[in-house]
Amino acid sequence: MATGYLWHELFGWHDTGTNTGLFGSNPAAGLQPLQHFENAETKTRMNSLVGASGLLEHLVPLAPRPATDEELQRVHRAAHVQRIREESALPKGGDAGDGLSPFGHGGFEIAALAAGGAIVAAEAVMSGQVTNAYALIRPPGHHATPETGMGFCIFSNLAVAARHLQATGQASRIAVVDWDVHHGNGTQATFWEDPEVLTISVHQDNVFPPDSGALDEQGAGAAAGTAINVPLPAGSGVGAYLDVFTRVVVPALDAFGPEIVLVASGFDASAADPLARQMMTANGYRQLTELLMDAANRLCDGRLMMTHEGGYSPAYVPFCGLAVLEALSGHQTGIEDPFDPIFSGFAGQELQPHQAEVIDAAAALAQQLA
Ligand code: 6DK
Ligand code: ZN
Repeated sequence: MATGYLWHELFGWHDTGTNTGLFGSNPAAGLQPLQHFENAETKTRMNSLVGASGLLEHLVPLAPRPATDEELQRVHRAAHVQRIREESALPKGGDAGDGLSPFGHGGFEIAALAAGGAIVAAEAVMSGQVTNAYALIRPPGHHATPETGMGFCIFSNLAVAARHLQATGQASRIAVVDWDVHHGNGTQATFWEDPEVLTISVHQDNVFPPDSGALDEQGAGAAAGTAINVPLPAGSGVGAYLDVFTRVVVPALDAFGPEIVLVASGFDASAADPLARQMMTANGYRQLTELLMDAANRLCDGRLMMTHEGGYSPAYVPFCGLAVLEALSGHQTGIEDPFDPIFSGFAGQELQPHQAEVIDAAAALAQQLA
């Protein structure tokens, strides 16, 4: 039993800019500029904590390689890949597609390295080199659709890895669990008509993309029922998340029977996040990881691979990531979450009736898979 860990310095160099006019940076109005929310710091600090904690010595280092055009185009239109390549060659770079998602000169190479990192981590799990793996990659991927980037995402990293496993005969039945606080619309769109890929997104109701990720989005054609959405109300805490994983995610995985579980791991449902209003804690993410590991052990020899997505608190993301990596590797560092006494004590961490109503409806969808 070994855990793979993938990071590359270039992921810290993906440049989302300052003075972008986004998210309250408005120099024209005389406001002090801010970094874009999706800046390197949350991820570089998580990587630093993994090193400083000593956990790195208990992980198997994996090195990314760039995804090829052929690999990217298993998910994305050639025109999207080509546009990113061309804008990336410009002195000031470009935007992934929605004006919220700038990238700097050379951004194509970093985005291709992130998608290739997801491929490398997935292959390490399928080959048995490691039991599970965490790809700390950047830019994120789960909003990128076949046609375009959006929501800070350029290429759909996890989807590219899933398609790669299918195309190379390494796996055919794949389950995706997305716990980023935003809807995993890009992953869902990629597999909308593929009955071999189950996508489950647990997100805060109607945050981003706008009007996306409702309960009634369930997949089409032969894949009807293989997309599950759990749009939790704002204010949901650890109790709601544990209930979702116990009553929706794990039963759906059991019914579907995947050969590998892929997780889109954003830490923006944490109590410290500036872009959403949920109350997850590092220990909460640890428990979700343990539930997924139990299911993966039962269903597919423990095969589990996580790609990093969002999470915008540089203070807290590292502790959430460390807790997940401790669970994946079975090795405890003894480093305590300094925020746990505050966040765990918030009233409303327990499951609330209005949250249970949404989870009941999603649990009924998971039942229909069986
Ligand atoms: N909302 C992500 O964390 C990215 O999922 C989240 C992107 C949030 C953007 C917030 C925002 C708008 C904008 C315009 C109109 C309505 C709402 F992909 C990840 F990084 F993982 O600007
Ligand atoms: Zn997010």
